[in-house]
Amino acid sequence: MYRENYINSLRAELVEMVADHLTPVALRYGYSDVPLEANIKWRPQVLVLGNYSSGKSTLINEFLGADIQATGQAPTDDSFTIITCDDSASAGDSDEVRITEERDGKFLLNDPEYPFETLKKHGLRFASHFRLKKVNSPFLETLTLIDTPGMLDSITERDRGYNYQEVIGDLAQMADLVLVVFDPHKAGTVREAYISIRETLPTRTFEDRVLFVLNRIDECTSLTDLLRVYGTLCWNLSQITGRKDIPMIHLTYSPRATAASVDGLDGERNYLKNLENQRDELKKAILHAPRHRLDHLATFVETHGERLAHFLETLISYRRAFRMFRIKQGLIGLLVGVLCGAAATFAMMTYGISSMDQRMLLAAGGGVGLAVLFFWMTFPLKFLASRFHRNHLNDFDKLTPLESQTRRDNWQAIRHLAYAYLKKTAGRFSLRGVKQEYRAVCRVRDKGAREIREALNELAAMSDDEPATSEDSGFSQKAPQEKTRGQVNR
Ligand SMILES: Nc1nc2c(ncn2[C@@H]2O[C@H](COP(=O)(O)OP(=O)(O)O)[C@@H](O)[C@H]2O)c(=O)[nH]1
Ligand SMILES: [Mg+2]
Repeated sequence: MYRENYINSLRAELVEMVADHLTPVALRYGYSDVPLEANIKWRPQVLVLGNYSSGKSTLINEFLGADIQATGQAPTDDSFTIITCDDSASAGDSDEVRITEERDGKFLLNDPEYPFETLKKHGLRFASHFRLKKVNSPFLETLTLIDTPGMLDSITERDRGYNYQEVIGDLAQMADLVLVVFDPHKAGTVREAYISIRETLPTRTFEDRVLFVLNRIDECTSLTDLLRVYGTLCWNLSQITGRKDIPMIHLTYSPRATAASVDGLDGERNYLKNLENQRDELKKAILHAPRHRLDHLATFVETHGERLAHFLETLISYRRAFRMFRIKQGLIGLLVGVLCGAAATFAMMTYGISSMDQRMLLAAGGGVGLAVLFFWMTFPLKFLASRFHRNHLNDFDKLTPLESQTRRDNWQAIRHLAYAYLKKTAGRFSLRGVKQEYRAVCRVRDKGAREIREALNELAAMSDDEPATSEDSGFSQKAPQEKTRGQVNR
């Protein structure tokens, strides 16, 4: 409990930091359309993916302890359902687990209380396949489940009316844990599952946030059959991921859907008894999701902090190069002015205006020099400045050193933004303002992520009942418990 409070308070600190320092920059430069903290301020999320009829919804019902999601052999439910707990007091009125409130996609995508505004871009068809169910199950106290339409072989993305893999990618990015569920009949052979595992998930989440589940194992006719299915799944996964090591696969089934209870199983299938504990293991792993949250947040702050810093650094480096260019051109103008002035004086002396006294001659020469300098600073310099701007846009990658893979990855993510901003402003913006923003972003990136990782180490050493003090984290002046009091997971 102390641990949960501690995690919540750290999270609140971080959300505040992001809201105060990263979000204003992200919104101003078009890095994000919605406040960055929208993704992290809500409760931890567990995304459940998998083939159609692999038993995702049944498994979710099993965990919740009631038939909340519709289930069936055919592709029954083609919606993304956010299943979360009801914070309102009335939800606790009855012990029976039930849906206390339902909302449609339009509501969910437009309410800033939820972190799903970014999904609006997937269009109306998606909105009509997106919904929220509030359920008063104790399982949802610390996390939210997201049930998804089953992955299919036959339907192309266009038929769905929205880009399924993109939606999965966005949800996976927010999720603290992704469950990929298979069943013995189609162990790892479904096309959309294949694409998700091979292309979508690796770029949008981290390996340690993905759990593979072989569900419906009660349908294997014998232990040998199960081993064959397991082997097939392992082989398919290694083909998909290109990895030699086999990830951990949880073996489970839902007694809710099983015809025979474990006690009544015939001799061929009594191996299931030995696998009973696997479901609890899986449940434990899911309930651990909130603990990945801090890690997730540290990565979130680091990634966005690094990208925004890289973006601002590019603007600064452009302006520095421009300043050098201006100084150089100013000096050239001065030199040309002096030369022209000297040449004019010399010409006046040589060609007849000898009646002028020396002072007048020098003044006239100086006047010519100044006129040339003034002229230089207007038209030619403007022309050269726009050429400088054009050249830098054409050779854009030279503006920033890309010595490491991380910098190259970050550059990939923000290059188009920096380009668009420089083009739009024609390079005219306040260098001072950008420098201030850069310093603030760097502070959050370094301080936020470092301190949260330190707190994580302390958490790892802390037993569940041990109180955490504010000095423990060094993260805040406010004591975590004090801050947590009025605070819900949101
Ligand atoms: N025997 C057995 N049937 C299951 C199990 N899990 C789900 N089912 C059945 O498989 C069908 C599809 O389940 P559902 O949860 O709707 O799959 P989803 O499409 O992945 O959500 C339903 O008819 C369930 O009753 C299981 O563990 N064992
Ligand atoms: Mg389902």
